[in-house]
This record gives sequence, C-alpha cells and structure tokens, in this order.
Amino acid sequence: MGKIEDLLQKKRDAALNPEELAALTAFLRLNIFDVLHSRQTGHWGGASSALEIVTALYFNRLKIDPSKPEWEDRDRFILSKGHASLNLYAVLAHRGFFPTQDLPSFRVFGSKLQGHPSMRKLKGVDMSTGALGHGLSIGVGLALAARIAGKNFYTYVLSGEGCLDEGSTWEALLYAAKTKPKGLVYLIDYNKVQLDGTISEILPLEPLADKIKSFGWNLAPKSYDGNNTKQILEAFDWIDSDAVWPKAIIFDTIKGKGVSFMEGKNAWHGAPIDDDSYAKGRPELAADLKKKEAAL
Ligand SMILES: Cc1ncc(C[n+]2csc(CCOP(=O)(O)OP(=O)(O)O)c2C)c(N)n1
Repeated sequence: MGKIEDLLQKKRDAALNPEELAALTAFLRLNIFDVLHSRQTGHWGGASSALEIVTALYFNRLKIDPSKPEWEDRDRFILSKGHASLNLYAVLAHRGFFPTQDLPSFRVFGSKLQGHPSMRKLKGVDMSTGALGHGLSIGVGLALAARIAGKNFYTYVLSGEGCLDEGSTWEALLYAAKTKPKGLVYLIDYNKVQLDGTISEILPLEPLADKIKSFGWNLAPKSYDGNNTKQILEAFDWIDSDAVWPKAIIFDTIKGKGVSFMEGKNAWHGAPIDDDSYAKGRPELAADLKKKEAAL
C-alpha cells in the first residue's frame, strides 16, 4: 500500500493536518492528471486550481458520513464551477463515497461520473451543476431551508470567476445579505484565468473584495493562498471566529497548478492532455508528491 492510502486508512474520518492535506492533494492531482490524459477529455486548469480547497473541506472541515450520503444533518458542498468535476470525484472517491477504481469511467457515456456533476447519478454530489452561476442561489436556498427545518448544517459553495460573470450570482449575493442565513460560506477560487482569456480580457471583476463587502457580506479580512493548505485551514478558522453571516472567502489560486508550463494558461482550461504534454508534465507532479510524502 502507498503512503497516502496508508494515511487515509489510518486517519479515516479524522481531520488531516496541513502537511497531510498537502501530500494528499499532490496525490489527487497526479490521479486527476492521469485520468484526464487517459480519457482525453475534461478540465485540468480549474480542477487543479481548486484542489487544495476541496480536499481541505472534505478531509478537515465538512461534517459528513460517506456511508450515509443522504444524512439530513450533513454539511452541504456545491461545486458551482461544475466543469471542474474530476476534482470533486477524486476527493469523494478517496473520502470513501465510491470506489476509487471507478475514477477511470470519468465521462464515459452513461457513467455516474458525468462531465458535470449530477446528483441523480452519484450519491455524495449535493447539487448538479455545470451551467455557471447557479451554485450560490441554490446554496442560499439550502441555508435558508436549514433555518426553517431547525438544522445546523453548513452550506459551502465554491465558484470561479465564470459564476461571478453571471447576474444570478449577484442576485444571490443580494438575497443572502437580506436574509443572512447562518452557515452559508461562499468560497471563491480566484485564479483570474477563464476559458479563453484572463479576467481582464473577459470581464474584469476588480475590486472584487470591495464588491462582495459592499453587497453586505462578511468577507474574510484578507485573501488566502488557496494552493496552500496551511492558509486554507487559517481561513477555516476565520469562519469560526464570529457569528456574522453570510460569509465569503477569496482564495488566490493558480489555474493548472502543479504543471509549470500549464500554469496560468487559459489554453489548458479544458484542452485534452496530449501525450507529449503528459510525458512532460507528469514527472513534475510525481516529484511534488514524493517531496510532500517525505515531509509526512
Ligand atoms: C452559463 C454558462 N455559460 C458558459 C459556460 C461554458 N464555460 C464553462 S467553464 C467556462 C469558463 C469559466 O471560467 P472560470 O470560472 O474562471 O473557470 P475556472 O478557471 O475556475 O475553471 C465557461 C465559459 C457554462 N458552463 N455555463
């Protein structure tokens, strides 16, 4: 058994520390790269940029039970940037929601691992997503439903810039500021690169922090490095530091993180990973995993 499988076996259901999360993320990143190459389809850039965040949520933060994916009191997670689906699938599989051996069926016709997550196909997916800009509205609804039902679960929504280009997200920001649902946390994977250009080329969002605050949200006092597991756990601590809702956190991230020549390049948003790029990129990810495993 490899070092990471060993770690997961030993620490099942216990919160992982920053070094363990960093090693696990390196392992999952390699896993995702392999599947994307073998399937010749899917989205590397945005799956990789948000990987530390989603890994830290599922292996440190969320109140969940993989054996009871429909448990009513579980925390909810909505991947509003549904195109990054393989990120969520890799995390769910290694967290015990379904067998890791199923990951290579990603985007096979009829598979439960659809190109965009489907809650009807895969237990553990709290909301079907893919059309950008829906996640936060649904998250507000879930958080308000918790209030009505007298439940204490939290609802986390993760989006990229594409969702922030949609008017529905700003409507949701307005409505959440009015209704102030407890437990609603909006996480922004701010890699600043989209499908065919940077945000300044597509639709500038700056000053993003001022915008979110002026919409009436409790925004974290600083942006965190979303590819640094220590900083992500710091951000999670901030969530617990006061009772002012709703809350938002901006994470600065790197699109295509982990493969130097793919980082920050919109060309690697959703292009199939060709054999040459795979051969060139994989050793970088393998070396990073080795380094992070050695630090355990
Ligand atoms: C409503 C809608 N319009 C267009 C698309 C096609 N699309 C998929 S990803 C994407 C770009 C998203 O950019 P960003 O959120 O920055 O992606 P990330 O870097 O986080 O992966 C677009 C336009 C879509 N999925 N939904």
